[in-house]
Amino acid sequence: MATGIPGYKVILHGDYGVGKSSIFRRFLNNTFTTATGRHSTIGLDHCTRVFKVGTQSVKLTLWDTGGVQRMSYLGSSYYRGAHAALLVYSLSNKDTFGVLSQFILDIVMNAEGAKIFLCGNMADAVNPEQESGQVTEADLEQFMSQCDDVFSGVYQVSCKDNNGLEEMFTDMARVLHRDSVSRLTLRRDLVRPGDTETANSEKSSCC
Ligand SMILES: Nc1nc2c(ncn2[C@@H]2O[C@H](COP(=O)(O)OP(=O)(O)OP(=O)(O)O)[C@@H](O)[C@H]2O)c(=O)[nH]1
Ligand SMILES: [Mg+2]
Repeated sequence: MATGIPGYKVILHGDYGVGKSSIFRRFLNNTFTTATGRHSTIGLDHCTRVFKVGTQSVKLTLWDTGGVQRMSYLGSSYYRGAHAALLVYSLSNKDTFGVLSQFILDIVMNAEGAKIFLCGNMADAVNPEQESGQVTEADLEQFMSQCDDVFSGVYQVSCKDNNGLEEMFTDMARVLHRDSVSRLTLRRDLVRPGDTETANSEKSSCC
């Protein structure tokens, strides 16, 4: 299916229980599983969907696995060939936000060149009355000021309410495709001087 369509591998990353598999299920078949039916992810799963970026079709393949496995024997295979990582934390659990820099380091070390997209999930569970334990706008602002250009996109979603997810996937497809097209154009431009060289060497061999 969909041969010839540019495709990008995106791996889910982030602390346990932040909703990585819930994002995966929204991506796969737009469903949501509540706490009672929830199991920590075991094994690897992936799914491909096609998005429209202007008139161009773009494939995103999303990969999900449980935290324990990701850190142990799966090793580099999960990361191999990843164009991007979707780094997830829970807006209602500050601890999952506090460990983001470890995950960024993990991505940078294992998935070289992968773009990082940041996703705050569980927006529905944030209680504006209560400040402690949740991720505030001030926390985010401070973190972003330290992170500079680390993230290619920053989103807030709710898997439960199905809020912001399709917009996030479409935006990731757009950014990944745009950057890959720019890289191709740059490569083509860089090849041009070589073309002259070829022309010159042809000329010299003929003289
Ligand atoms: N309220 C609320 N709960 C959510 C949301 N997304 C996920 N959950 C719940 O959070 C729990 C953990 O979700 P998972 O998707 O299993 O988390 P995970 O990151 O895949 O967890 P591991 O596989 O253990 O790393 C489940 O009980 C979900 O129902 C959300 O947007 N809002
Ligand atoms: Mg999971």
